[in-house]
Amino acid sequence: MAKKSTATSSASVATIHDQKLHRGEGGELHQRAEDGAPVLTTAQGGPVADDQNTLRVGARGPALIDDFHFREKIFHFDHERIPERVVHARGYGAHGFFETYESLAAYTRADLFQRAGERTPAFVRFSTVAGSKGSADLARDVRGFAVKMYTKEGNWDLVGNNIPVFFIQDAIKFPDLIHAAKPEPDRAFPQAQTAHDTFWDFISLTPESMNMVMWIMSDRTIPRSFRFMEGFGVHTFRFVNAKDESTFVKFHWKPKLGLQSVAWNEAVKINGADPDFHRRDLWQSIQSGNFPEWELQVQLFDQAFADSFDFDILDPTKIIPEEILPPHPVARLVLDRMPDNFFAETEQVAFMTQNVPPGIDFSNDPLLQGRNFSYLDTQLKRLGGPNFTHLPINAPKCPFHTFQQDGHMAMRNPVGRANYQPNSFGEGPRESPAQGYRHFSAEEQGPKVRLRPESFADHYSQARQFFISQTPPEQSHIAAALIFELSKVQTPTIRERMVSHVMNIDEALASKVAHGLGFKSMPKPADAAMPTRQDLEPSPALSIVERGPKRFEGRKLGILATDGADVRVFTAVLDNLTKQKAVFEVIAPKVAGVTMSDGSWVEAHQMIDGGPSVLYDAVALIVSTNGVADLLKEATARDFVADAFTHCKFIGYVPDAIPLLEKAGIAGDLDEGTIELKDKESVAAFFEEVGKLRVWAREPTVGSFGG
Ligand code: HDE
Repeated sequence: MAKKSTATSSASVATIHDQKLHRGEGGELHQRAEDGAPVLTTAQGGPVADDQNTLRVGARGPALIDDFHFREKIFHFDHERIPERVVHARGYGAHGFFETYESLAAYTRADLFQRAGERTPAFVRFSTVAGSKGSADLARDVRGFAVKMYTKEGNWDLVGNNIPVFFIQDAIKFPDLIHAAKPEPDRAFPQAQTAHDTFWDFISLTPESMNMVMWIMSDRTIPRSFRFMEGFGVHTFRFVNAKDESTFVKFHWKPKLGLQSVAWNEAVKINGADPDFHRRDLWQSIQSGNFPEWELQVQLFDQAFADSFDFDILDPTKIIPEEILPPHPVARLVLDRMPDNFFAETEQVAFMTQNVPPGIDFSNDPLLQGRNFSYLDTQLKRLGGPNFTHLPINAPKCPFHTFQQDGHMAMRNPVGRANYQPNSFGEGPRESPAQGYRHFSAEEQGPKVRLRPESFADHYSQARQFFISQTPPEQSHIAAALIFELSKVQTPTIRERMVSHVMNIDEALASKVAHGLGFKSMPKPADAAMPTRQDLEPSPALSIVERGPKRFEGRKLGILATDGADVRVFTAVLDNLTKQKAVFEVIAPKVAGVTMSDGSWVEAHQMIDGGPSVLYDAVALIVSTNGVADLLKEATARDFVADAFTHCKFIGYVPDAIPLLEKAGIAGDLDEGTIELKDKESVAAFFEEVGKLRVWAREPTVGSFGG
């Protein structure tokens, strides 16, 4: 028996049936539904009558091949995915501008550096390296910091990382490094983690990675936000001026709000509570008008400095300490607009190290040279054809004229008859020796060899320098991170080999790690091509804590509130937050909100389960006697306080919150970071302190929270 068809789509179909057709100004047919919304069409522009049901023989019969709308819709959906980036798959981008402080004409003829105040549109994509597109933001990983500047002389892509050194010295090792770091091929795990055998196997067999190992085991790989991390061009580049004189240059991005990282114990919890923590942070800050800003600083040096420096300036596993060669601020980068569409912009943006305008050139860094070769290939694969430069996010914003034509998805071809040059039709663009890109004519001569320079052979001295430049809590995090990562390595010889390298870096660190891993005896130090230098001075610029903000600006306070909470304290807290240009979220037993002591209503942002304290830089407990009695029954309320304390955060609390401090087991351990909030003065005192972000002195008393 035939069943009656259901009228699931009657409302929408009726609306579309009633549509009116209008002729637009240009004479084209504009179709509008009653409610003013544009009419749904196929990709061919044909209006669609029913988007709820496929075309069938009878209500319960087979589907018909006539249904071109269904066919097109599903076909397009089936092809929505493009290959994810082989590295840096998970990323998040934003638009902004780059503004030059002063003319750098003495060093470079690049147009964007000629005039003070010159603004150049920019797009930035931040990323993790190892994880897939859907991995969590707080993986322990290097962060990509790729900047595309749409200059008047073509795009300049500064494709950097948040760490100024790299694992390897030669691009030919890159596939090995990445294979080793990615999920193991037979089992396809672990995702977005270096804590596994193959990674540490490769690393422990690659002594040149030791400086980078110190950096990745530090809190640099678990940044609090993209907004609070540095960026580095890594390689030595060249500036070239109008007289064709070259100056070596290293590029550094310095966040205006200072550096900040989370703790490893926080990172693992953040990944569960909000895997999009970094994305959300950037989104929220830009959408609320708090535009993140970095300063571009450059280290400039000549050949004489390069010759006299302790290490080879072409070696990408080395830095030039800022204390030896201070960087100069030359410009700022402000991110002030989110993309309209993630895929069209952030996913399809194609960065290429070889995109440089006249006046910026390459050094012979073998990693940079290899990258210049790689990035074009990868875009072809990922974006499917040579015309990826036609996509708006990749196209230059200055006029451009080529004789390139055709190919997949050609959006524009040269016009006219002559698509070549020279031609005698007087058509098309011509090269310009005066304005065009001139490569710096460095003298190069030598035999064809596969040889690593001896000047690249010191693998441990700068690793040691990095370690001794850290504050005690940061050093202990490096030790804890090494212990954690190596504890996930199942092959004991790999663990031992790794510790044998650490012995060449710092013996005390090595024995701490060996102890943490339960070694019965210390391994022999790894064979080193060169002995570790003990004379390199610590560089305070390498410490995150030393580069901390000392203020709460741009940070987020988590306010745990209940019905009956003291409105005077709450208002004073909000006043101080506004003064400090910081933000907050209210966390309450119910997400709707709370009734304050004066009967006023405050909306909550999170219920307790959804807003653990790991999501905030500091917390305030503004609760009432009745409210706290209810909170004592919530395990998450106890964790909120206990975690904030363990993570060395500042905790402001009203006297009524004391039972909750007791429940969290910290009432007997209150210190200078736990501050009572009673009135305006005590709230102000809390905000005097909170800019320090962490009470590091507490860490030894709560026990290590991991590196
Ligand atoms: Fe990359 N890298 N890389 N890399 N890299 C890519 O290009 C490569 C290296 C960096 O947000 C790929 O478009 C080689 C150093 C960032 O879209 C690929 C070598 C640094 C991004 C590629 C390196 C980076 C990439 C993959 C060794 C820091 C993301 C997708 C010689 C200075 C850009 C893509 C974005 C992306 C190759 C080493 C930074 C395969 C061969 C060193 C930030 O072309």
